[in-house]
Amino acid sequence: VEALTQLAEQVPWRQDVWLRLGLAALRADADIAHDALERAAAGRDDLAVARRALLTLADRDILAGDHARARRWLDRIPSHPAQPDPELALRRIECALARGETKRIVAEAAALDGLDPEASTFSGLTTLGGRRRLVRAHLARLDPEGRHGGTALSLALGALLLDAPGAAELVAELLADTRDAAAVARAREVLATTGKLETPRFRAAFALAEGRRADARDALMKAADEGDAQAATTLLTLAATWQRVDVLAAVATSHGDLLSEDQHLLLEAHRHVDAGENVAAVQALERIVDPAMLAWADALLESAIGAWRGEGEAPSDWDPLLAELRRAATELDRLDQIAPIEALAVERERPLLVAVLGEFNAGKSTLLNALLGTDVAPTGVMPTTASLHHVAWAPDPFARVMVRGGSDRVVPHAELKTMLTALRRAGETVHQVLIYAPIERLKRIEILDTPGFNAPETTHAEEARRGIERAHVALWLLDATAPLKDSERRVIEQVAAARVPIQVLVNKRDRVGDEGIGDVMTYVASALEQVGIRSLAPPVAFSAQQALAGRLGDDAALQASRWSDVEKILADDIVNRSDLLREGALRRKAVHIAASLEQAAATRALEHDEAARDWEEREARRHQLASTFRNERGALAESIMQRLDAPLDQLWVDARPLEQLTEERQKSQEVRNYLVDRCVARLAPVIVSALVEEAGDDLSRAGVSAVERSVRATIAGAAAAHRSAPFPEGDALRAAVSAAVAAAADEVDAAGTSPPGHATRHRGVRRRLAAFASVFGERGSVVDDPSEDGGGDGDQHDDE
Ligand SMILES: Nc1nc2c(ncn2[C@@H]2O[C@H](COP(=O)(O)OP(=O)(O)OP(=O)(O)O)[C@@H](O)[C@H]2O)c(=O)[nH]1
Ligand SMILES: [Mg+2]
Repeated sequence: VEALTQLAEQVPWRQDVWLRLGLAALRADADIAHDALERAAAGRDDLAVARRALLTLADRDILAGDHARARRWLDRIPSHPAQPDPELALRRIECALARGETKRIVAEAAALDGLDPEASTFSGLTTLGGRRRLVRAHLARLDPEGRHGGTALSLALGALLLDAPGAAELVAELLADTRDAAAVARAREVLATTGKLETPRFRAAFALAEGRRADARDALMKAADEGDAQAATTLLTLAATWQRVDVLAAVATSHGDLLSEDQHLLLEAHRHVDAGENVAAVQALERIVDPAMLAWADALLESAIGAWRGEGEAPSDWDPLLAELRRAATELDRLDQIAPIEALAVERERPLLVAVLGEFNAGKSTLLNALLGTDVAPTGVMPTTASLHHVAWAPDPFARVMVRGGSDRVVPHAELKTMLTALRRAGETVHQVLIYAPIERLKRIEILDTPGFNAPETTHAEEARRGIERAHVALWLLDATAPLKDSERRVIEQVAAARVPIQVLVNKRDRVGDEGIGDVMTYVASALEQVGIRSLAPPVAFSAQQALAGRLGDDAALQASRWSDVEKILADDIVNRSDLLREGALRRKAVHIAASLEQAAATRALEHDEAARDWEEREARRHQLASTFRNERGALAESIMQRLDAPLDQLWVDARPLEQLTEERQKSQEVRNYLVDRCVARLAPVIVSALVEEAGDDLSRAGVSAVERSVRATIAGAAAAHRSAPFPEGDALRAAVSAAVAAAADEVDAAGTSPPGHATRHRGVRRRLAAFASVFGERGSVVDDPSEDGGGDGDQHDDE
C-alpha cells in the first residue's frame, strides 16, 4: 500500500495505479482504499479500470448495507442492451433484492448466466459464484415454481459453502421455515462439514425446523447471555414472529445496543400497557415502521385502545377515546370532524335519543302527541311532517321553530300547527322544530319525530336519514293496514345495517280490529325474520289515535288503544336500558368517525407514496444524466466545439484593441483578467446551453444553475492557466470543454433534492384508527348481539 501510494502520487493520471492501490488498501484494510477507488473511477481514459473501481465501490456498499449508494456507483457504469454485463447485473439484482423489488430481479436474472463464477469478489477472498448462488436461492424462495437450479435451501447451502456474505442468514431462515425432514437432514450433513452446526444460530434453526420452539429459544437465550451477538440478532427476529415481549426484554438486557429503535419502542409500549399508561403506549406504538414489527405493534395498539372500551356492556372510558379521535382529526387536518367528536362528548351526558321512523301516514306524529298527551305536532293523511321534530324536557311547554335563513319562532304548543302552516304558505323552509315539555320521562329519553320515508318529496327521506344518523334507538312504526311493503323493508334493512337498534310497533290496531290483528302480527314477525331484523322487544299492536284521545280524557279509548303495552316497552326495554343503548350508539358513532378519518389517512399516505416515487424517479434520472455526461464526454465536447467557432471569432474581436498596448501592459494582470472575463462571457453560455439541451427535462432549475456555475468556473480556470496565447483554442479548448462537461456531471450528481417527508405520520394515524375501529367495530354494538361479548383481550397463551 505504501509503495503504491508513492507511485500514485508521482503519476496521478494513471487510473490503473489508483485501482491497484485501492484494491491493495482494501485487503490491508487501509483508510486510503475509498479515495483511491474514487480516483480510479473518476478517471476518463480507461473505462475498464473505471468500471472495475465502480464495481468494487458498489461491492463495499452492498456489504455494508448501503444499497442506495451502491446503486449510484453502478449507475455510472455504461451498459448496452446488446452487450449484457453479468457482473453489473449481479450487483443490480443484489441491490434490488435488498430493497424488495422483486419484479426487477426476475427481469434481470437471465443476465447472470454469463457470469464467471471464479471471478473474485472485491476483497479477493471469495468468488462471485457464491454470490450468484445466493441470488438464485433468493429467487427460488420468491418463486418456488421456477427453474433456478435447485431449491432455495440447497442453493443457499451452496452459497454458504462458497462463503457468500448473507448466506448463513438465509440458510437459517429457510431452515426455520421448512417442514421437509429430508431437506433438514441434508442441511445438517452439509453444515456439519463447515463446523457451523453447533453455532447457536443453526442450533436454533434446526430446533425450529423440528418444531422445538422452546429449545430454540433456550439455546439462543443462553448463547446471547454468554455474549453471542449473532444469537441475540436471531432472537430479535424470533421475538417479533412470536410476539414475545419476554424474549425481547431478555435481549435488551444482554445486548441493548442491538435493538433497533422500533424494538425499543415496542418494549417501551409494553411497559406502558402494563402500567395502564395507554396514551403513552399508543404514542410509542404509532411510531413503529419496521414491517417485521407491525403485526405485533398493531396487536398491542388494539389492546391499549381496547383497554378504554367498557368490558361487555359497561360504559367505555370516553375521555381518552375522544381525545384519540380529536388528535387524529387534527393531525389529518380534518377539522370538519372535530364538531361531530365534540358532539359525542356532549352526548354522553344527554338523555337517550329515540327516533320515530316509518313511512308517511303510519301515525308517527300521532304517536308523538300521545306520548306528550297534547295534540301539538301536525298530523294528516297526506305527507305531513317535513323536518325533524325534536322533543325534549324544559320546565315550561313551548316550541321553537328554526327557519332556514330566518330567525327562530317561539310559540306555545297550541300554536305550533298554525305557525308551521303559515311558514309553509310563505315559502319558508323549516330546518328543525324543537318541542319542549315539562314531562319527567323526557329527562331520560328525548324523541325525534321524522318525516315519512315513501313521501313523494325527496327531502323528506333525506331528513329522515339525518334522524337515523343522530338516533340512539329507532322506534319503527308500521301501519297495520299495510305493514312492511317491499319499499319499507328495504329502508328498515338499511337502518339495521347501520346497527341502530330497532323496536317495531304496529299502529292503527283499531283499523284491523281484534279479528284481523293476529294475522297481521304473524305476517310482521315472519317478514322481519326474512329480512333478518330483531326488534328489541317483540312488536306490539296499538292505536295511536285512540291513545291520544285517551290521554286527552277518553278512558274507554285509552283502554281500547293498548297504549299500556307501548308504555311498558318504553319503560322496560328503552328507558331502563338507556345507559346501555347510549353506550352502543356512542360506539357506533365513534367508529363511524374513525372510519372516515382512516379513509383520509389512507389517502394522505397514498399521496405521500406518489410524491416519494416521483422523487426517486427524478433522482434516478439525474444520476443517469450525470453518467451520460461522463461517459459521452468526448463526443459531447466534440459537438460543443463545433458551436464555438462564432464565439471564438468574437473573442478575437474582443482581443484586438489589446494589440495597441505595450508588451508589458499586455502581460499585466488587468489584461489577463479582462481576457478571462471575455472567455467566460463568450464561451460558457454556449457550452451551458448545449448541456441543458442534452439534459432535456432531466435537469431541475437548480440543476441548470449548478451546471452554469461549474462550466463558468472551469472555463475561467482554463483561460487563466493558458499562457501561450490570449485564450485557449484547438486542443487546449477541447480539453477545457471536456473538463467543463466533467465538472457539470459532478454538479448534476451533487444537485440532489431532499426526499419528501415520510408518510410515517399518516401511517401511524391510520394504524391507530384501524385499531380503534377493530376494537369497537366487530363487537362494538352491545345491543345487536349481547351474547357475543365473551372475555376481554385474547389470552396471552404460551406457545409451547
Ligand atoms: N285509524 C287510525 N288512524 C290513525 C292512527 N294513528 C294515526 N292515524 C291517522 O293517520 C294519519 C297519519 O298520521 P300522522 O301521525 O300524521 O302520520 P305520520 O307518520 O306522522 O305521517 P308523516 O308525517 O306524513 O310522515 C292521520 O290522519 C292520523 O289521524 C290510528 O291509530 N288509527
Ligand atoms: Mg308526521
